[in-house]
Amino acid sequence: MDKTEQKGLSRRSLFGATAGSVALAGSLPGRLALGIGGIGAVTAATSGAALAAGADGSIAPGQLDDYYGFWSSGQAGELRILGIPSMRELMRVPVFNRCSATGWGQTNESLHIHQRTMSEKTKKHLAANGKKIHDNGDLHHVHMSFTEGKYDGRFLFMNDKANTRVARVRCDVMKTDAILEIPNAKGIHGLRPQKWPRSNYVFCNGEDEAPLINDGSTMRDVSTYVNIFTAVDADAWQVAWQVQVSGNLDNCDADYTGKWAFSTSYNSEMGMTLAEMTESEMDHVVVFNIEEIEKAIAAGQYEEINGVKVVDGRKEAKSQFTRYIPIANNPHGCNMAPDKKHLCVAGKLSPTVTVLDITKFDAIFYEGADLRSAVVAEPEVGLGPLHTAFDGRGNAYTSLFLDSQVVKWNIEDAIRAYAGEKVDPIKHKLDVHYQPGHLKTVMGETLDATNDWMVCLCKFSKDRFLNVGPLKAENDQLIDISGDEMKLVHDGPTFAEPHDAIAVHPSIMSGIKSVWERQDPMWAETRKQAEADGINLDDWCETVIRDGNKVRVYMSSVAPSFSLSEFTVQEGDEVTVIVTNMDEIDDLTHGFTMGNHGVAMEVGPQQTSSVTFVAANAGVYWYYCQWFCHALHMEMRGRMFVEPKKG
Ligand code: K7E
Ligand code: CUA
Ligand code: CA
Repeated sequence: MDKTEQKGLSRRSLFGATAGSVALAGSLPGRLALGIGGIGAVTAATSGAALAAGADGSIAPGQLDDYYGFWSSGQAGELRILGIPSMRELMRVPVFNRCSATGWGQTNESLHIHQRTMSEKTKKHLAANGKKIHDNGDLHHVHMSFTEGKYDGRFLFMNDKANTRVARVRCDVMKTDAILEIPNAKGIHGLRPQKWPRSNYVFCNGEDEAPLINDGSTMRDVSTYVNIFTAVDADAWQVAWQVQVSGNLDNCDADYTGKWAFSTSYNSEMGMTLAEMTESEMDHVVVFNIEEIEKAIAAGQYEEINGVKVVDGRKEAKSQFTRYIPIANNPHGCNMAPDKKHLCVAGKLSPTVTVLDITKFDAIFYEGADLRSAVVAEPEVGLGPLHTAFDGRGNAYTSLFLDSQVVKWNIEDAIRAYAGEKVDPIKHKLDVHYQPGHLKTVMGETLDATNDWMVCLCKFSKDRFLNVGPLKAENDQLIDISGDEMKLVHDGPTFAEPHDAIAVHPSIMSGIKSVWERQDPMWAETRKQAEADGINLDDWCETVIRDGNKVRVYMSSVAPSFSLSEFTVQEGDEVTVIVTNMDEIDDLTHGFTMGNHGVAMEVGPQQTSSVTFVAANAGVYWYYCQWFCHALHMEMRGRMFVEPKKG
């Protein structure tokens, strides 16, 4: 099966849009012979080849993958880009983590993005611990921005459960461009962009309960604990509004009309221990009425708490903002089907998936309505159902954590069975290895759901790979879903801990760049400082500016040298090094590492990056380019002289 043809795109046009220049390692002699400028013209030798992936998902050397895969990384805090179906890891994008290679979390540009929305309270926490930013995160869910129910290639959005943040990654350069600390909520877990009419909001679930005024005065009084659902304005990157809810919030999704958002809750009990959290027979899924919430916000019917507009959607408030549909105890996944109609809530402790018809949601907002009247199916699928993915043929695929299986079932058949017809909705069960969490079909969370591949993110790999010690890889498995039966085709070891992934067709990623634009907002602050110093960053720079005990060192780079081969500062100076990479060629990234100072950063083609450190001890220190850029890359270095303090 040619997977690109069904999208109405030829393999050829695909390559035309995405083929990059040849990899650096293989091109070095050529680069030397041609001079650097010649290399950009050489494109991958694969252009025009009409090869699809092998039946086992393999991609031949030099061939491009059929899809981009965007992977979360859990407690590693970064975003990863994999090729599907080869499962080759293509890139890592630091988001909430500190990155040694790129300087993310250390460059002034990244610190600015980290600190822009940081609360005073967080600044105090950090300062008390000798830090400027959190250097960890727990990134579970990554989703792309939508326009009319389809991915639009603008942004990727993701959560940080560890430090209650959300982040946005720009799809043109694949860099984090905004981080937001969410006030009032605790532990952002489920995250989903609005699907219709476009992603005006990113919906964020607060998982952990705490007093709204969390100052220690009522911390042992659970009756003062609340949970918060947040809508982030995806363009302005600030909180639009919040809803106070009953019970905690786990996973969420949004529908294809823009009217509803939904969140599962595993702790409607408001329990503080495992026993308490699993006590009830039923928990619930919360249905949020976006229109009603927006109306109240516009009419000023909200409370302002910590600078955010909050409405009360708790059960006891009996508002029109929310409804709580009872679901068997401790549900988890919450997935809207591409049929625009059915929401699938995975049972976790219950062996069922509850199917809700969202066209029946208006009715449950009438007083006295039967809240379960929107349930149209509840197939028994197996033990430990966690998440559900969809194809374009009306089938659902649910991960079974305890059974270590994926179950394929048909939504319409499940509805008929629930109505009493004699039909088995279960179509196939496949063993996976082992204990799967999320699973995703290609674009299955959009109206473009395809029928070719599914990735299943298994939490354990046990015996599947060579033993690497007590800490084992996880196992992201590739499954062919094109036939009646699912077929396991590939094992993909991954490091901690991808929770979720999406797959995106390259045609959606046509805005991706290979070279930065000089006026990029990423270094706007740095540009402002340069202007104040009388420096034009677009020109060749080799200037050292002293401003009290602050020293700003402006330099340019062109392979294989920095414009400054030395500069001098005084012991105790606060030194800022600003490097602009003047090279304009694909894949020609330089770096700047200051020896023995714990300082390193990436400087991509046409990018400006800056980093600030204190030169604490007198002596000579070499700086060098840490990104292999040229045959004379080793020679791309210089000296910082730190003069002893006088007197
Ligand atoms: Cu791991 Cu999406 Cu955080 Cu389920 S969640 S597995
Ligand atoms: Cu520049 Cu290595
Ligand atoms: Ca529960």
